[in-house]
Parts: sequence; structure tokens; C-alpha cells
Amino acid sequence: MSKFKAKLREKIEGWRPRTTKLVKEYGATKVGEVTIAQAIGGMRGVKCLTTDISYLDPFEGIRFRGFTIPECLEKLPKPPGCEMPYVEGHFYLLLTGDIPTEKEIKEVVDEFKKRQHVPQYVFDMLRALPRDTHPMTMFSAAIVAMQRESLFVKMYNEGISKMEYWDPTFEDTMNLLAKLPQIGAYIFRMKYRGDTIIPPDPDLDMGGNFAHMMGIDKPYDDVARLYFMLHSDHESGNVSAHTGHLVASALSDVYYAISAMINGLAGPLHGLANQEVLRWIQGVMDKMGGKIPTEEEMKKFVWDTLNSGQVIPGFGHAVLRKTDPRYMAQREFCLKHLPDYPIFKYVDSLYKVVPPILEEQGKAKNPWPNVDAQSGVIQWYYGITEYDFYTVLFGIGRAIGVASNIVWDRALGYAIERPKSLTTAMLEEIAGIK
Ligand code: HAX
Repeated sequence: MSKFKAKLREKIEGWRPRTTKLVKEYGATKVGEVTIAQAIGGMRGVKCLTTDISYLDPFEGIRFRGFTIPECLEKLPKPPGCEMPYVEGHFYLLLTGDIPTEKEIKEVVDEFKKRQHVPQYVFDMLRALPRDTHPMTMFSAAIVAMQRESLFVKMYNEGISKMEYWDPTFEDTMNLLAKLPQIGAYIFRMKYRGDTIIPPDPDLDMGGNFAHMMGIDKPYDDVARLYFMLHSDHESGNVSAHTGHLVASALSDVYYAISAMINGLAGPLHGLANQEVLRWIQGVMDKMGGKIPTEEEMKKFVWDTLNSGQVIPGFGHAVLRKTDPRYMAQREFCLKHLPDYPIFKYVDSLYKVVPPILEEQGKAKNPWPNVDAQSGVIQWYYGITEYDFYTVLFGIGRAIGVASNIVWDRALGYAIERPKSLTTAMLEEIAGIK
């Protein structure tokens, strides 16, 4: 057993009594109540999920295992000569709760390398799809196609004890995460680079290898590291994380759960918003003939979009009530690497113009930008102008966090999800409507 897995086992065994005690001794303690608005309105704010991997404070933003984004960027070891930490180190942190040493990271890097071979049938399946299939559909299909590889299913069928479910789930997670960058890059090069596939380089870490397989020079490796890390987890109630958790709660394996997670991420109100932002900005640029609009002109575009009944992509959030720190981390990267890039100037101008307009309109509870407002511009700058692809990048990152959650779901024996529904008539009766 790897030291990484042995450490995880130790952490799991140490944690279990806490969950057991809460359920057995304090199971009847109330954590909140549910209103009619919440029952109809997407369960916003209902406290009914548990995760220790990340926590989203409305004003502070995300913390991964207690660490803010700037703390993670500072504390996690980086590959030699690189600006951003190893993705593998971030994964180690998410799973174990500890900041790894370089030696501990090396073990994860090596484990992923051993497991990165993608079965040929996955590529054959991707090639059989119409080439204009959305990359998220291809990505999801590739993941679910590999379900036959699941070790969890094999061990389950052999009658493994419940207490050990997490072990083959961990193995499935390692096997799947190791392959995702290659599958993503394959889809990209097959669809958008004349089918010129670049094989993986066995000497590189996950971020470096992804940049290599995409065919994009430095510092795109650091962009990949930053991107995968920032998008990894946002506690468990968002659509992608919740979908992954929900599907896995039926003891569906990680392949089924992560493919489903990708499908949730593909919605324009969630992960697809990053492509929508670039599409929207391109529309503005086309209308302006490439000229940077004045603040007044930009305001008009924002109002036109709102007045036509559409949302401003990249702004607002169901939980956050301030600028997303994931947005700020990417903004800092832009200020360092592409401060004069015209699309960054558009994005920056939106940062000034949109929040007061959303406030004036008075609908959005959070007028500030979210992660998706900033991420596309970086990709565009490094040559990925095919914005349909952006959510696949998000998906590779999100899989790291969601799969980590699923390992812990199995370790702590979280139950199959089954909330209760009511009819409209029942709600009317509760409300006292005659
Ligand atoms: N532009 C215009 N209107 C907006 C808005 C925006 N950016 N954000 C919210 N609103 C509107 C909502 O549509 C809603 O209007 P109705 O009452 O007419 O339905 C009203 O303001 C109240 O919404 P809310 O409570 O503030 O926000 P929700 O929790 O319902 O939704 C969303 C959160 C992120 C879906 C929403 O802010 C939105 O649609 N934003 C634009 C799309 C986007 O950027 N999505 C990515 C979010 C981050 C993420 O998940 N990334 O993956």
C-alpha cells in the first residue's frame, strides 16, 4: 500500500468515531428549518449536507481543508521553476487534510503516472461521435465508457465489507483522475487542432503534462495547475458536486458519479458560464469593431442584455456575497502575465461596470463576479479560442474535489440520499391558503 493510501486509512479511522457519535448521540439535534421559498427555490441555504473537504463562507469565499486560496498557493510545494503548486499536492491536501511534503507529492505524481494509460476503446468511442458534439458531451461519455474498469464494482460483487468500500473507491478515483487530463487534451486536439494528438510525457506532473498534451508552451503549465486547483471544490451543494455525491450515494461507482457531475457542470448557470462570458464579450467586441468600449458604452451593453431577459454571465452566486477569491486569484495572474491584453481590459471594465448595474436592477443577491468571469480570458490569451472547451478544463479540476468527497462519503458511510417532497396543495395547506 502506498504511504499516501496508508495515511488516508489512518485519517479515516481517526475520523469515523466523530461521525458515528454525531449520528448516534445527537442525531435528533436540529441544524435548521426549511421554508416554502427554499422548498420551491432550489433548496437555497438548506443545511443538509456534510463535507470536511472545503467550506464556502459567503463573505470570505472558499477554504480548502481550512486553507484560503492565497494560503494554498503559498504553502503547497511547487514544481522546480514554476509559479503554481502541484495539482497532485492539492489533491493530497483535499483527501488527507495535510499539506504534503515534496516527497509525499512525488508519490502521488508517480501513482498517477502508473495509472494514466487511457484504454483505446475510449478514443475509438470519441472518434465515432460526430465531430461537432459538444466537448462536455464527449468528456462525460468518455468517463462513463470506462465504468467497466471499476474496481469498486468488482469488489462489491465479491462481497466486500461496508467498512472497506472507500478502498476500491479510492483506487477508482486514482485511476480516473490520472486519465482525465489526457482525455481532455485528446478531445481538444481531435476537435480543434486538426486531429494532431500529442502523447503524454512520462516525466511531467499533471499540470505540466496537460500543457504538453494541449501543445501550449509555458507558462500554460502554471495556468493548468492554477485552474485545476481553483475549480476543484466549492463545498457540496453546488450542482456538480451535489450531483456527484447524489449519484455515488446509490453506491454507483466513481465513473458513473463523475460522468453525471460533468453533465451538471455543463449547464449555463453553472460551469458553462465561463464559455458564456467569452461568447458575450465577443458579441460586445464584434459590435464595437474590436475597440475597447467606453464605460458608458459598456453600461449600455449590460443593460441591453438584462433588458432582453438574460443574465450577465460570470456575475452573481448562490452562496457568495462578495467577489469570488477564485476570480481574484485569476485576476492577479492576468495583471502579472497579460495586463494589456484587450480581452482582459474588457473583463476588467465589466468588474467596474456590472456590480452597480445589478445593484440598481435590484434582483441579484450578489452583484459581484464569480470564478467564471475571469477564467476564459486566460485561456483565450494562451490560444484556446474555442470557448466550448472551457468547461472541460473546469471538469478536470472539479473531478479532483468531487472524487475526493466520494472517497470520504464511502469512508464515513454516508447514506443514500432521499429527501422528501411535498405537493403544491400540501404547501398551500401548510401556508394556510384556503
Ligand atoms: N445577471 C442578471 N440577473 C441575475 C444575475 C446575473 N448575473 N444573477 C442573479 N440574477 C437574478 C436571478 O436570475 C434571479 O432573477 P429572478 O428572480 O427573475 O429569477 C434573481 O437575480 C435572484 O437570483 P439570486 O438569488 O441572486 O441568484 P441564484 O442563487 O438564484 O442564482 C446564479 C445564482 C449563479 C445561477 C446566478 O447569479 C446567475 O445566473 N449568474 C449568471 C450565470 C453564472 O455566472 N453562473 C456561474 C456561477 C458560478 C458557478 O457555479 N460556476 O460554475
